[in-house]
Amino acid sequence: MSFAETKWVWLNGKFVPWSDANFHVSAHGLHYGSGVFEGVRCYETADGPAVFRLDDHLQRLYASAEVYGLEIPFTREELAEATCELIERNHFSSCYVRPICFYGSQSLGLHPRNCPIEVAILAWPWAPYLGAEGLQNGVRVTVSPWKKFHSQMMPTTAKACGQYLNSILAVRDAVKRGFDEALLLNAEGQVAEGSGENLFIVSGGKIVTNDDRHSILLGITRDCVIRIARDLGYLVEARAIRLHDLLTADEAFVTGTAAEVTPIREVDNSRIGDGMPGAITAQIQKLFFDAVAGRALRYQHWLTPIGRASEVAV
Ligand code: PPE
Repeated sequence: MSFAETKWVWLNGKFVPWSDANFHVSAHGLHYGSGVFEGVRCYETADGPAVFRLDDHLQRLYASAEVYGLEIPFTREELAEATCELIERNHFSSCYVRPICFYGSQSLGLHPRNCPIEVAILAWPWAPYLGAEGLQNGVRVTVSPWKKFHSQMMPTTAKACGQYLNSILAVRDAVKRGFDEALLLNAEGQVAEGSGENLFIVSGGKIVTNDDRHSILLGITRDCVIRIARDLGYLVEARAIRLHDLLTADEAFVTGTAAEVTPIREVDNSRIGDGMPGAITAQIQKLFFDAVAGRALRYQHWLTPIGRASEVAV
């Protein structure tokens, strides 16, 4: 990961140099995690860079913000435009984009009262989240001793800053024990999701993933994979995934904006299938990468091209 290549940050309506994108240590969001964010990827296509499912990510950002009473003082169109201009100004052909909105500095105490609402968008080049090797050969995951917080404790469908402490506990423990990623069970003991990804299994040619009844974030990549798999003619079912279902599955993979479509080859040292990425996983992964790169006509509506016109004119 390299922030070094980022020159500009979008901050409350203005483009500022990286070194000027600062907030005060008394910000409410820093003390209590009272903010919401998104993770979006921009990919290189034959027609220049394009942002993948930008509208859907922004829609989820506003939905998450509403849960915590954050009234974003910009429209979705403004944030969409800001995102595209930010990528252009930084001259990125592909990157990860992180819009964030949080309670700023005014007072402390849990109720955010009159704290200002701060909005920023960062972008930086981000390599495959679970490694290029993991993307190709699959990752080794562990079932975390930490449970995923229940959706009655905090809405798991909201992507909020403080909610990620649960994921941080799980992934730190997993990496310390030599694994690539953690899978968290929910309060019912079913498999919920990864620290930063959704889970899919393939059994007898059928694809299974869980949904918001099982304390997960409803991932946008998850939605892409469901559509892609159905378009390929597979049956996709949304239901609870028990640990036994995962351990006896023919194939398994995780999905996320950062992790993209990453095969799982082992769960707690027990192989999934033959310990190699499965054929159906590979087929879905290939079509996903075709879609993000604009090579699949059917999914071109998922892409927002970045205007190259101004650059050509210069
Ligand atoms: N579950 C969780 C808990 C999660 O954080 C993510 C995204 C997903 C599922 C998949 O959602 P989607 O990106 O819409 O397909 N995790 C983001 C943050 C990763 C990070 O380390 O930061 C991401 O993938 O961008």
